[in-house]
Amino acid sequence: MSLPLPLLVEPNARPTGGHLHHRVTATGFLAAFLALWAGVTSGSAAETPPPAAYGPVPTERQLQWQAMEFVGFLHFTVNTFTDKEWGGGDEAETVFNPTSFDANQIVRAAAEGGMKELILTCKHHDGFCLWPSKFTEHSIKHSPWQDGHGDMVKDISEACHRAGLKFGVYLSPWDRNHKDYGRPEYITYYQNQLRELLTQYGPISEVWFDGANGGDGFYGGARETRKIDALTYYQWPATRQLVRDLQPLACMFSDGGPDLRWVGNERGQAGATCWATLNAADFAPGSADSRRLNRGDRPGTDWVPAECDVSIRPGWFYHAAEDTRVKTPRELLDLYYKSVGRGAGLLLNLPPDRRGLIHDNDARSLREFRRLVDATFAHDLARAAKVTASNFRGNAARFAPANVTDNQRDTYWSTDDAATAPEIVLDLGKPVTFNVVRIREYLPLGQRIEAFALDQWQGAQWVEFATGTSIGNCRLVRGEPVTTDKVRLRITQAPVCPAISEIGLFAEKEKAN
Ligand code: FUL
Ligand code: CA
Repeated sequence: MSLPLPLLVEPNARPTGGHLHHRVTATGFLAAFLALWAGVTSGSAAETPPPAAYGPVPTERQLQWQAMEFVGFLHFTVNTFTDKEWGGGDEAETVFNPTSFDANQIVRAAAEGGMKELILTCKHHDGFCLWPSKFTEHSIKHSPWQDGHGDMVKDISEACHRAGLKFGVYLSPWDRNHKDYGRPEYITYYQNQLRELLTQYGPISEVWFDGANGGDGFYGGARETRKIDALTYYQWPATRQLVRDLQPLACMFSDGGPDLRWVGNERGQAGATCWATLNAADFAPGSADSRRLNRGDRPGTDWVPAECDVSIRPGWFYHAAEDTRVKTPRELLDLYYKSVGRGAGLLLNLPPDRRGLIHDNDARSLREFRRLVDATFAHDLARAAKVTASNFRGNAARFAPANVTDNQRDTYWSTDDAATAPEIVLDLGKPVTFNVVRIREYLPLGQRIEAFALDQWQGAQWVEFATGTSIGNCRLVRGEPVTTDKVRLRITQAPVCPAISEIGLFAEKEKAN
């Protein structure tokens, strides 16, 4: 490499010392200038490679899931009609009889709430199937609904796809109806059912493996307690392979992954520190260490982000007695900040009622929640900021500070490898009032930042107004209003240089009720 070029690859070694200057010839200088200019405008990828990924990184299917952020659950089965949370497995198929089921109404309620996907309990622990499975008689084909000719999995999946939502399936491993539950034959049955769901209903974006198992059940009339070893009984490696083979883009959820992990509670809250990484080999469905799942493992061996499942009501299934206990828009908003805002995904349950519709109380609360989210995030107060940083990688445009305000997830600011504690300043040009800061890391390079601080410029000095840990897909720092014309983000702890794709400033204008 000729003399001037190191200027491009090592911006830290700026020729401030006289002797480097003296050795640069006029033509060398011109060449350097042109190369620098080309580098800044084109990104000079050849001269300045991106940073090496740190630790585990997301797969394509996980990146697609992370982009959704907010998805929905539909818990619907015989329990809706028996007023239970866990059906015993001995319910008559005839109890399942929604009077005015409308898949479009259900999907519309979800879409209006901003959900990007719906996951249907195709079979809950009671074993009753919402589709006419060839492998059991315990299904809607013996229910009065549509004279036994209906297929709710078909109706919901088609309504989702029509409305541009993705569709996922929940198939309970624990089955309190099936006579073979606890024996090897049941695993064949389970896989046969999964094959039906993965081949008959178009693209499946998520497969939800519930770890719950209470032991006792109907089990074909045996009415006994059957304990299984959650680690070995279900033959997870073979079942997972089936999903990979039939729906390669589907993310599999279970307590420990492989693609998405349980967040360790059913309150919808990720840890204040929440890594997308996990030592996944330590976990199997049903063997959860909920405190570890809540925050993840750092640095972790696998990329397994947390999905926060929570119901809009106290129960997972519809109970008329809970019509007045629907979470308020403010409560939903708080959950959003504690899940999506901590790098996780929010999976909110909307239980269809006995009519087969989303109750108006639920739909209304969800709609108002969405209005509040949109009112805040529609206007990014940092969009026009002038952005500078203490360092940017190779002085190349593709790593420039301004990449954090271009509203593109796939462009990012990064620094030279040695600059692991850099700072970036958003100059807003005039005083701006905000109370939410949104930071996103560029996920294909892994979760890189461990801790950060935010400062506001006050007259003659910087004043810190927030600190935080773990960023990942999305970190929402929400606090009291700050009015300033300059905001600074400092990376205070990181094993490698950062890769930050977005920084935004937002104002919550109204108080939700
Ligand atoms: C739990 C189940 O036992 C609940 O009924 C519900 O399906 C929830 C999402 O997972 O483990
Ligand atoms: Ca960007």
